[in-house]
Amino acid sequence: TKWLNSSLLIVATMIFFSCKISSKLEVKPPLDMKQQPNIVVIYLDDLGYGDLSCYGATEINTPNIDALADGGVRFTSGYATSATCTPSRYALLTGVYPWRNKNAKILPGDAPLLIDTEQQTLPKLLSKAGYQTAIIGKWHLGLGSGNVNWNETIKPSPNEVGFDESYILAATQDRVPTVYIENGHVVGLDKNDPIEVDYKKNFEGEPTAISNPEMLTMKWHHGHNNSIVNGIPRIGYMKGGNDAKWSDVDMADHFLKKAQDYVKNHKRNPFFLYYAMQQPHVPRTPHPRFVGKSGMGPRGDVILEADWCIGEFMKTLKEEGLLENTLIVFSSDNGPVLNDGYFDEAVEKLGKHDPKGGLRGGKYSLFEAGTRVPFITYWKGRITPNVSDAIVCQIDLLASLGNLVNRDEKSTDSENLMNTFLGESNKGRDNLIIEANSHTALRSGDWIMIPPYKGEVINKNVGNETGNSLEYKLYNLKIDVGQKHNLAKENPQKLKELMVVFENLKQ
Ligand code: NG6
Ligand code: CA
Repeated sequence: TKWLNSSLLIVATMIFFSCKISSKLEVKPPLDMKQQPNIVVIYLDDLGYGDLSCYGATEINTPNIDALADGGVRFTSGYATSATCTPSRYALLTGVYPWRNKNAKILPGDAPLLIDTEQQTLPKLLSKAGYQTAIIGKWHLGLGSGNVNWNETIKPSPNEVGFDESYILAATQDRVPTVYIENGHVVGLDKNDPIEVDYKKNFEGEPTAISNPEMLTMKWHHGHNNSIVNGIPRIGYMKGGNDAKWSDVDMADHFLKKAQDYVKNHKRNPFFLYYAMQQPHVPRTPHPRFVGKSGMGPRGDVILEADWCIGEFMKTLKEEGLLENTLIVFSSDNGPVLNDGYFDEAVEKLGKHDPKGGLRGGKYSLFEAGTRVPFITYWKGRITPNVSDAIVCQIDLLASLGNLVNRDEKSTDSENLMNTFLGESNKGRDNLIIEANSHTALRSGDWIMIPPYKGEVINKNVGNETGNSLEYKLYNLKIDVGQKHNLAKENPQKLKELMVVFENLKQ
């Protein structure tokens, strides 16, 4: 015991002195349960790097998101893993690169759950650290285990992969079923009017965009010519569930209210809220009070609507006294697209606005605009406002937030960048693999290397460059962020170096 006593004394002295040193350096003490901040991930759908005034847009004004950027860290090299929704969301929630899962592609509305219920997820991890967890908004990671019966409890759902509560749209706003699902139950379903969904064939006698074009209030450009809901033709066929169908123009207000209520009802203990907004994905259906407000047609109008929602949501955090105890992460699941299948004047009314913000490509593209997206962290009173050029990715939230709540997570793909997210370090990733249409490329330091891929060079319906070509491409993003000069031939050494790094990382 003598030995024990003296070692205790030594330890106590060390703690005493290290506390003194830390207070001098103003290192924050480790968080205990009471200090665990609420965590809110606000995730937009198809918002481009150049779509916000805080990212340089001059033709559109997004004051509420700008306020997050002005008071937080605005990342200039913040990435989604992928140039489409499902794989990006998979990486965000699991911390695993989506190209490791061959099914991580844009999913139809009746696809089975993509995340294994045994897999580690961000909400599970936070749940173990004592958090209450919820998703409100777009899911698009599949539901059930094949052949979902929409009229019974839908399982597995977000509730089986770590969310205590879920209030979701199953896939996308343009895919059936066009209903909200709360904790595995279709909201407002009349048992006498059961829902049926089919992605291959129509239900006899049900109107489609082809059979009944006179019913349409929005015209389809490519795809999107199956069932009609609220005058909008969708992807996939649906029958029944009339009372349960959502109102498109009220969707933003609806999710906002749910998010606000969630905060109000869960404020006593730490919560994790994944607020997955549907804008500016197609069909773009602004509430009438935003119609015409951007001068850019519905795509601009719904960006203004989303910005307004975020302002209202922030007001709620403030009113509830939670602003100084809440970390907000703001980002988008992939880059911008104008014509994604409907005639909605996104191209015609664009004017001088550049949703890509000077980058090349867009949604579906391996070029930068596919995956480099707005990325902001905000925590009032904790984060010192800053602009960071560190390479960060949504896949890193798992390890980073794990670290924040004192649950260090061993992960192959997710890196702990918590200090960088808090603006206390400018050290980002050395390497990142990005993905579009199951093709991958390597960002490494200032460089990006895109291997040769067969396939269309331009997504012809949409008009975005895919990044496919028969040659290796190598760009130095520091001097050529617009990816105009392929240096693969000029700099074979660098190319070789990156090819080796890439092969090793893809093991
Ligand atoms: C595409 C759709 C597009 C959009 C996208 C998913 C067609 C022709 N195009 O297949 O409109 O829904 O899938 O977007 O159907 S994402 O942001 O959810 O990945
Ligand atoms: Ca998307």
